[in-house]
Amino acid sequence: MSFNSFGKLLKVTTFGESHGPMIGCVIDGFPANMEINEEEIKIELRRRATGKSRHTSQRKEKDDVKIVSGVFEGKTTGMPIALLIENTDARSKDYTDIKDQFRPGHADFTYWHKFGIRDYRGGGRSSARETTMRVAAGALAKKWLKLHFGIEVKAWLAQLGTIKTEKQDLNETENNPFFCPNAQQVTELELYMDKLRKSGDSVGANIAVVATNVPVGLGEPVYGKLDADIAAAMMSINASKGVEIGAGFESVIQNGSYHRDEIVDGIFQSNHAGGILGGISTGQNILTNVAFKPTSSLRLPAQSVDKFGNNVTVITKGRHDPCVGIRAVPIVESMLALVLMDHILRNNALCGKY
Ligand code: EPS
Repeated sequence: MSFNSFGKLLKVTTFGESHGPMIGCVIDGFPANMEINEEEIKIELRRRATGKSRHTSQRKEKDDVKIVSGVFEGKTTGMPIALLIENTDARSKDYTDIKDQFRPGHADFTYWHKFGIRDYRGGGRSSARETTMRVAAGALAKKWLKLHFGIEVKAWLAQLGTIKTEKQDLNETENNPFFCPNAQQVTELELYMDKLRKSGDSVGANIAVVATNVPVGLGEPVYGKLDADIAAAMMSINASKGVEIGAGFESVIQNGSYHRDEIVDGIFQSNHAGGILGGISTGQNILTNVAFKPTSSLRLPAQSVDKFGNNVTVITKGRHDPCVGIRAVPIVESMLALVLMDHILRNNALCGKY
């Protein structure tokens, strides 16, 4: 009942709080005999890490992941893979003043009302710190997808606040702190973020992701649709507020004669469906966008209540991301990779196709 796991045949369970001693995950159902080492996982973790630039949280976590189960002589064994990361730079005193208060726009309110207890230090379990383990698990899924199917999953910053980025070169995303696919727009993003940070405010972002070389046939009608599982996975990421598959909400203004992806000589002429029809992959690229809300932890004073029902003015200290969507890029990739791998294993179970 506690829902800290996701996936059916590839099941990932995460645990740990932002300011607890450590965070971790268990990946169950991962096939045997894939080579993997801690350094490969760390490469992905570094992409998501805090403290890499002035545009993200300045908390400096080592993210020194340890594989403690399920890997023997450098290969997965088919047993549960357990990964652990110590928290090394939590600064819990930042939260003392607001331990009884609810930050507007934050899970503080709902956690307290649901459970009657909450780890207020850094948001506890509701912290984006939890997403570290999704990226760790995603590193294994990405490698497996690439090895067995040549599937690659790549995300980028499609929009930050009012700035839309142009998808010029997806390799460029690793060369700047925003995962921006266009080198020409980086200065504009820097100026925008510097101004925003100084003002003490935050902003949202739209993260796009594509999976290439996806085989036809992933996804089960009618309650196991691939797009439904992708949407659920993306909506489980902290601060996500919307998911689009393919044309998404643009579909509202499109005519059917345009939206339908015609097929000529076995080749789709467009991809408004985002690579999924009837909840099943078409073999085209899977295209998804995820909207992230602006970070709710701000040093700007805001009106709220405390757990005793008193009106309070909340001021949040700490080292927060002015745009939490930026670091969501590797998280979105990981969630898509984990869903695709789960669905490949499910397709094998249902149709004997691997
Ligand atoms: C977070 C607040 C900040 C971020 C943290 C997510 O933590 P703190 O207030 O404890 O300094 O640094 O992100 C991470 C530690 C991470 O690894 O992503 C929040 O409120 O969600």
